[in-house]
Amino acid sequence: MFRINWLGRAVCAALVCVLLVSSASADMFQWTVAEGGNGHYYEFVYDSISWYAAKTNAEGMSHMGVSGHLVTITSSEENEWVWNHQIIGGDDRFRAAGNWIGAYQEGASATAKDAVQGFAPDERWAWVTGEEWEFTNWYSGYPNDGGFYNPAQDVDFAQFVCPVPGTSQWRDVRQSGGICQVARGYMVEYDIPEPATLTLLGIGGLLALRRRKRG
Ligand SMILES: [Ca+2]
Ligand SMILES: [Ca+2]
Repeated sequence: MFRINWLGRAVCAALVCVLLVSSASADMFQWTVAEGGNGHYYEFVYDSISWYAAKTNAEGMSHMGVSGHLVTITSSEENEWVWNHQIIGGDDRFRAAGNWIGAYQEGASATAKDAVQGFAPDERWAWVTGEEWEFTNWYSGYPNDGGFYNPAQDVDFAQFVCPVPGTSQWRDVRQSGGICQVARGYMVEYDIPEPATLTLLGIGGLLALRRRKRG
């Protein structure tokens, strides 16, 4: 049986496995550092489910050993990149479907209707990862807690605006229910470091191991 020593395993973990796994994935897009991105991977899922269900599904998915999460959009560049990669099998007709993003109002609940009551529609927004809430891209008039038509206090989740086609801006909606309020899909983001970073981590690990072996 083929065996690799600790050095081989470490190198594999740092480089070879990355290449093997990434080449086997379909509809997986990397926003590379070379093109000005963060090196993360993104995967669009077409599934008409609630925000909470999408969040749970995303966190149950993994790529290259890293768990996913509903996409966090922290710059206009990432917003456009994500918008343009809502693609399955080369088909980009999923863009205007009102897809979920990983934004919610802190205190929101899957069951309690008035969970965020008492706060303005634009207060207490957060990303599922805890990344800083700084960049926003609300569609004109949003967030509005449902506005005139639906003054419900459970309008605490964000999606790409729907049904306005071709708009990469966001609006706040309920986690489920209502025409166009349930998204038709969601983007999963995997915070995987660039291979260059992995290489450095791998080298650091090798040096640490070597020091420990000698010590
Ligand atoms: Ca992100
Ligand atoms: Ca709200």
